[in-house]
Amino acid sequence: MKKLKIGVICYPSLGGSGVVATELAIMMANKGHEMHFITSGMPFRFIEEHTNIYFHEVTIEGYAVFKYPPYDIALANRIAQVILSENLDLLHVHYAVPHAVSAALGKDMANSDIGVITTLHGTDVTILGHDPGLKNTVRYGINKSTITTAVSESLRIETNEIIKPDKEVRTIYNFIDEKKYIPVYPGNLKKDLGIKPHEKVIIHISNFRDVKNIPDIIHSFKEISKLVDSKLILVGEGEEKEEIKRLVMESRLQERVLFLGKRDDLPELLAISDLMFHLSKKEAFGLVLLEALACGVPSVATNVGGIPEVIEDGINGFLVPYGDVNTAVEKGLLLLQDEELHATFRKNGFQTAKVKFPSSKIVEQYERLYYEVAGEK
Ligand code: GMT
Repeated sequence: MKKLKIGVICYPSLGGSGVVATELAIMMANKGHEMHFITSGMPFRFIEEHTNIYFHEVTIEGYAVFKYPPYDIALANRIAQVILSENLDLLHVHYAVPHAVSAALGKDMANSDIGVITTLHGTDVTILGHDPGLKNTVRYGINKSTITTAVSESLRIETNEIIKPDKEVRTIYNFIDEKKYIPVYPGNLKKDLGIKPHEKVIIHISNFRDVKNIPDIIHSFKEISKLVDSKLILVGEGEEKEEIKRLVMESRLQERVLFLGKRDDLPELLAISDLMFHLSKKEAFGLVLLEALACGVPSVATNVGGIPEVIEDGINGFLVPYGDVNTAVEKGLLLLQDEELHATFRKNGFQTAKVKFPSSKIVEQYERLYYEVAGEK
């Protein structure tokens, strides 16, 4: 079958959508397809030189008349250029706003009938979809796409309810690189971070947005640390970080809560962790929960969005209602204090990652979609 030339549009910054877009591109490139990133920056640190991966930078001049430089239009312009210069077969855009809209415009500028796949990752629907100023834009982006996918069943259903697009939305789950996310030997990491050998480690990984509800993690940890010798490690950067630091100080937990910033060694950090806490208000999938399962770390997570499709309550983790700190504490203590239960959840977690989210199956689903949209059989 003919190998395809695919334009990829994503946010190249920290976040699960960028990770999924990048991993998918690498796996497609390994299958012989040509992947052309059209973005404002090189996506992620871990794209090494690959003969089938290309990068087309979107640049924009800051003219005095622009209060806000029109990035979305510059992106559309670059998409049009690349469709023509590279003779692309299709576009795969991550996020309806603004990327699907820029893709529709770029396609029009190039006078092309190229197919567009839009993958919804969550916040474009669950947050922007509620904003009257953007709801029509989300719907427009989806309706202009040839095919739209959502990263969980919950997001697919919510998209239909909130956005009411004209077209069907299909679910394709997220996946991870199983070669990277395995139980690894962490060397001296625990000691280097100043954590004593007997201390339990709770981990949270996110981009520190309000939606991640980190204050509830701090409140839960405060109670847990009264009963179990433990440390909380917070991995990531984001707008809420200073606020969280203040809360940690107020709670007199500064000796027990470590802010590690952005890190590349997630498998090692997961290897020293006993439990993940993820108490988001909204979450379309929760890629870090899958990364944790694959590394043998059970989670206490909120029963919202797509999380119950990753974390099975009482099987590979515990689900708690959003805002219910008491239950989060109770379930966290159970997993930290009952070694047998922890071992069972760990084993079940490996199984979930392997059986429900195997990259080979999920990449195949995308590849079939690529051929469908490119009009190849
Ligand atoms: O959660 C974020 O703030 C980042 C955002 C992103 O762009 O990566 O995450 C969304 O996409 C991820 C990959 O599909 C999902 O795992 C996250 O659940 C989703 N975030 C939300 O729905 C809040």
